[in-house]
Amino acid sequence: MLQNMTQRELDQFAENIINGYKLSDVELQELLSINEKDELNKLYSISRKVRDHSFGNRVFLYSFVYFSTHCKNKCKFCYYRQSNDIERYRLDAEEVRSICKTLKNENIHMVDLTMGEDPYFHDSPERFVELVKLVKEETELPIMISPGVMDNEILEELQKNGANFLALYQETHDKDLYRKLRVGQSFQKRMDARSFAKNTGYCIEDGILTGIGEDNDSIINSLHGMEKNSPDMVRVMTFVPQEGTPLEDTKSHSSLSELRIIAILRLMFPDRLIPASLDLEGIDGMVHRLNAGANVVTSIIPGDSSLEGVVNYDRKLEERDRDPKSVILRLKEMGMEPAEQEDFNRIIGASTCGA
Ligand code: SAM
Ligand code: MD0
Ligand code: SF4
Repeated sequence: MLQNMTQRELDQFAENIINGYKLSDVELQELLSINEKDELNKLYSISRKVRDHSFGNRVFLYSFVYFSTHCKNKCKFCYYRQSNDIERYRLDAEEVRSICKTLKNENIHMVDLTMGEDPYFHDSPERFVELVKLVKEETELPIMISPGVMDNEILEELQKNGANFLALYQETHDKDLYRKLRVGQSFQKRMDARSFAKNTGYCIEDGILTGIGEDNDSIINSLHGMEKNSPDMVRVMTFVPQEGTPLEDTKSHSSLSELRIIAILRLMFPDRLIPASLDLEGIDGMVHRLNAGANVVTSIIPGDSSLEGVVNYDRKLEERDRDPKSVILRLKEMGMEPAEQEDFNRIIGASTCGA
């Protein structure tokens, strides 16, 4: 559909999106079927234009703190699933405090506190509340929590103590596929937790996986599924087969589908946060994702850190380069730069950061 469009028509397409045009399912199908390089580049250029309209060349940066890799669940795709025989850690308060101190002077807009569904915290959620409180006191930054599904009362308590954003990815809005992936976990509970959080004033992030057995109809279903809760942030990540998991031997996919979906997400959610995760392909991968229309860099980890990622492309590499300085350097080479903290606070509605 973009193939024969002139530059004027492409510009007009972007304008229409900016002015509120909603893509039809037929158009979504066509966009999802684009494979040809020139046409993909046209798609990315429209999506960048739409992004730039809301965000200019300014990018938001999230620091990733995977503070416990213990988990009671058995998600088929995940390295940290309960039965995987791997080394795990759980940081104590002082270790978290020391990470916060290193974060302070970096150009970070939000701290993402992520864990597996670790019974140590899930059975005694006041421990997690304490951790959130500590991170808020130390950093005075907005806090994203990615703890899995927690009860409504706990979400409220966490919010009172400084949590601003809940990341809870459905992975797919196709219930059959969900059942196969998030084995033994309720589809509805996950949906409800996100929607409760949204209604109590959290910002929320939903996300899907690609390369995990979905077809274009299933992707469209998921895209509309994500629309329903009016998420503040939407993500897509390429499924990367993990050692020791049931999907270990699945064929791995390139990032093409992810990049195409990032661009489509930008057209469906023009003014929302869309991440370029460093967790999949590091800084080079970040560049492609930003060029496809993302406007947030996630999974930033201090240079000297031994924290894990989720996909963790650099698990076996000796050197990691997903620290704030390397990210900012590369952003500048791309003609982009970190946004102001006030811009981020305005977007997430946290006018008094630290309060
Ligand atoms: N335990 C919490 C949960 O599951 O909601 C928090 C962790 S959550 C942020 C981990 C996310 O990483 C999953 O929701 C999934 O989208 C993504 N992920 C996990 N394993 C992956 C893999 N092998 N490939 C791609 N994405 C993966
Ligand atoms: C990322 N490793 O952005 C993180 C993670 C959790 N909120 C996010 C999947 O790639
Ligand atoms: Fe646990 Fe989250 Fe991994 Fe599922 S995705 S196994 S809940 S850490």
